[in-house]
Amino acid sequence: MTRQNSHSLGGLKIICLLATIAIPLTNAHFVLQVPTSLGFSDINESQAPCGGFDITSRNKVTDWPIGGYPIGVVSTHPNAHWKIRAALLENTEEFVDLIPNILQDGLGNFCLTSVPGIASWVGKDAVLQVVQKAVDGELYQCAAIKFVEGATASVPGNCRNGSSIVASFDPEYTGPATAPTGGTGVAPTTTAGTPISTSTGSSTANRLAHPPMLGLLATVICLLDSLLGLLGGF
Ligand SMILES: [Cu+2]
Repeated sequence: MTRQNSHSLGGLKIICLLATIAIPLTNAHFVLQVPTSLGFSDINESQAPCGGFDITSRNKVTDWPIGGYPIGVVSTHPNAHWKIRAALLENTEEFVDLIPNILQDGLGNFCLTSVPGIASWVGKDAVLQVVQKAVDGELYQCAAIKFVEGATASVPGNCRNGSSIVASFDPEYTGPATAPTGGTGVAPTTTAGTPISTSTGSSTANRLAHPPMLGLLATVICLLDSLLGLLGGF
């Protein structure tokens, strides 16, 4: 009896440990890793245009070759709709799509290896805006950038795709941006230069799940466990 109790308690302890690890991660919504963002705030990420950060901040400016620069994010939402846009610092009211919107399934690391710049903006201060539309509504992250002449930049190691990531350009996109063709291009990729499968391989369960809910569920289980532990003491 005692042995069995301690055994099941061990299992719950693991769940509690996982919950503790999962909660800060799943609360993160999504984090822009490449290029360097203006900053990340979990609480303010839903605030346009830059998730609570000053759009005019120029602490770390990334030179963005017209040929393309990588965008890497970590997403804790199982599926999302992405907008990749830029605005001139002198006109931050007007964002321009760099590529058509993207539909993405799967959790974790997501990398666009080469998003082209705007040639007519070379040398001007600009701001990249990455918008994720998922279960929590629209979320925003920005980066200070400057478009420069040149071919596509190399892809850093932290811009990569998780094994479950599936992405494609939104077939219902009606905006001005066109999907680049040929070369390394911009097509969502699994590894540098390899176009990602456009098949919809993700399960329905995956689409419906929201990790913060799982984290919450685990927390409730932990609280119940503590409560039962106290009652069991009587
Ligand atoms: Cu979220």
